[in-house]
Amino acid sequence: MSYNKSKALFEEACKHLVGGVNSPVRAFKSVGGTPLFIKRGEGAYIIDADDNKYVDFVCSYGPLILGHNDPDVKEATIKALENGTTFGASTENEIVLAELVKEAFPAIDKVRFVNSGTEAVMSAIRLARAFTKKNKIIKFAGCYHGHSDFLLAQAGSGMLTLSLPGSAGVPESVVADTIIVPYNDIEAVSQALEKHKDQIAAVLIEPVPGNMGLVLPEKDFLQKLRELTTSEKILLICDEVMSGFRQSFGGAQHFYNITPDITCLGKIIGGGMPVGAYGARAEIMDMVAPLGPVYQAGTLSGNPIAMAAGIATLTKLKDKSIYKHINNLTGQLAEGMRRIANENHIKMQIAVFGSMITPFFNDQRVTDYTTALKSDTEKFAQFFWTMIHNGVYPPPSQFETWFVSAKHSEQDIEFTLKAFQSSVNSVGQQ
Ligand code: KE4
Repeated sequence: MSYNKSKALFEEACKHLVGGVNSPVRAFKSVGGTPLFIKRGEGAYIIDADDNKYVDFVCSYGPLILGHNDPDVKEATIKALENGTTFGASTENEIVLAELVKEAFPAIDKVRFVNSGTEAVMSAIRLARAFTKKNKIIKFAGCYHGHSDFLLAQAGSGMLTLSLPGSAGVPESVVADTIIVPYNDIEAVSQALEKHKDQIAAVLIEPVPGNMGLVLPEKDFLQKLRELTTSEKILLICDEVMSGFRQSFGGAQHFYNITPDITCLGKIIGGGMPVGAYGARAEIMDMVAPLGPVYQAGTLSGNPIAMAAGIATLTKLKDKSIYKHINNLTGQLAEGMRRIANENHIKMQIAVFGSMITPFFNDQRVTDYTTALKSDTEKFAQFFWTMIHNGVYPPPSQFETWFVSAKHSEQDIEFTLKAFQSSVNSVGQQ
């Protein structure tokens, strides 16, 4: 396989774009080599600048649950485009998408659309602080909630990939109100609540973290967290930017039967266009301008083209057979990975939630940030490039989740497991 065109494009990009990219994880820093430039996506596949074709498991880091270039999403987006791109005024599509979100998330009375997951979580925190009149926020090490200043502390995703514990340019004073506890450690949460009694506005969590790689909540962890926050009159904010509409037509909150006070969404609800959202019961949401004192705004919030892509996506996802298909395929992929790793005596943990999956090069189950960090990122880098050479495109980081789309097939899973076999063999010889 030749990568010459990607190499040339990357060289050019580095003259104009920081690190040649517009989001750090795309720079392939933790796997080395030159990032691939993608020119087209089709269903379960992406084609790079050198016309190499891959089975894609990045799926734009989550939005493309229907796969690339879904015909219904494309048709709806083009149709909306014919009426114009943006008006700086409300449109009917904002109502339609809000109704679809509310149908899937009964804990939401009212929604505010924004342009990214970062904006959604940032706004939700501001709202929680206003509603409770308290300032401190508890977050979990390894969870990533976008790049708002006060949340760039032991975050996951690109920060974990780049081994950045925090970010330059964020004053100590800004993160002073951010308390970090280990994921899955309810005792640590309880102690933090005690230590900062009556000062905590909210606990912010990815109910099923996907930014340390995929980590699953221990039995009753989320339920106990809900009980604890309820008894202490602390808001629970579920960041479902990644998990929303992923495992089912709802969120991890439904799978684990917890009712958050505020829910943040993104990715899938935009169908590949820039959309984020936060929502809660009316008592909380009505504090947001223009009804209340919490200011939040956005030139392109509720953009009609993005709304159309989101509506087409969520409407299609009401067909439960889609979830049955992608969750089953992901189960097959996981089982195949486990079998191959065992047969080749490679210590791996394969975490699965719906159509999210992460193969960890780790000899122990990954339950939090500390155990995630014990993964062998050098082995992952070797594995990653062998998968690429075998026509499979995983996320370029051990600490990202793979996504299966509705367009992946049994054949794609078989093809991927063959590539996995070769990749695990090459790692095993290290
Ligand atoms: P965005 O601002 O990137 O739309 O969303 C931030 C965000 C918030 N919450 C969760 C749970 C998220 O996973 C994200 C973003 N996810 C990463 C992937 N791990 C985005 C990929 C990237 O940064 O390029």
